[in-house]
Amino acid sequence: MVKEIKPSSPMENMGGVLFLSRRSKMAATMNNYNRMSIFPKLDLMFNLRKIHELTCLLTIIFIFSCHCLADDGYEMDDFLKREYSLTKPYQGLGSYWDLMGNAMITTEYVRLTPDLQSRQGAVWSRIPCYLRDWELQVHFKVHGHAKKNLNGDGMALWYTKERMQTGPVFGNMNMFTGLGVFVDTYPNENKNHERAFPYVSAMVGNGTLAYEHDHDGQATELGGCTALVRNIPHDTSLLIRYTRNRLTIRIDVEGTREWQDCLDLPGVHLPRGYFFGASSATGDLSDNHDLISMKLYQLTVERSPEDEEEELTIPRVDNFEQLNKVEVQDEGMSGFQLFFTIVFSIIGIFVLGVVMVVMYGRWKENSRKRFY
Ligand SMILES: [Ca+2]
Repeated sequence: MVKEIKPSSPMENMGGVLFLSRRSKMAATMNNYNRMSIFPKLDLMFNLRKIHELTCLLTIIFIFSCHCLADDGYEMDDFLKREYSLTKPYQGLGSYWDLMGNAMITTEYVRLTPDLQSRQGAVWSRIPCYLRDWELQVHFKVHGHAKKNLNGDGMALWYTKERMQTGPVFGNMNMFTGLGVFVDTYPNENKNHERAFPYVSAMVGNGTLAYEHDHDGQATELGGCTALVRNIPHDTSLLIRYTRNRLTIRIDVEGTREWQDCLDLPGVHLPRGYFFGASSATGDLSDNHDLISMKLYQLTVERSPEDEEEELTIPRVDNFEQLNKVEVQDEGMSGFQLFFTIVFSIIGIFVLGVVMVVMYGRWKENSRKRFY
């Protein structure tokens, strides 16, 4: 059975008392007004002022009923955007989404790849998203017949400039422009025993930055967490929130119906007008990668003038170099570099030897001439 996770509403956990007390105060004020209206001896001017004030009061009550102020300073409309969402039974999917590769739809899920080798599949939103602040909730299932660490490769969620491309990054192109969130189920980097897989990580690409599949994208990741999502009996979900240039990823993989923090990073700058998508790929190892739903909520955020910035054209992350703990440059010479260094050294020594022999020959000849 599919669990419906409610939109992550920070206001669910806070403000209830404040909200109720405000409402009860307003209700009491309204009662006072009602009691006053019983008295018949009030002149018309007073009544008009009273009606005006009552209208203001009702407006305030209406606003408080619609919006709840969240603890981290933004209001959330809980406003599901249907054109960017993918929900069962996927009727009318063709209006808003395109399938590609081996992806297929049933009434229960969109299967990005089946549990078979060398498959790629994806689903892409057809309409670019111009929302400034949003939250994407993804309900998915990764399962297969293989034993642990003999399965792969995982799936990715996208908010990118490009769409409907194929390539080596979980079925999508490399050098992408925008955000990629990866649910990597296979550890390609054998040297690394620090992290347990499956591993969730995020990357912001600028069109030239490459995701290194053989190293599980560690050199370019913004952060992440272990998420044991595979072959488990309960539901698994992932939340990506982007608001006021802050990227937050939370997961619910333990069946507790509570979001666990995975990544929280300020200074992430993503242009508007990109496309949402999900993709997956299998290689020698495989799994079923099933997307059950993607729900996009618009977030309403209070912005100060400092938050307003010029329209971006290239995605970027503040202090990106400092985020990367993996020193790609310090790996020493590769075999290729070593080979050429030795070859050029030998040629250099040979040329030097020839020059010295020639010079010695001339010197010897000159000194012989001097004797005669
Ligand atoms: Ca991997």
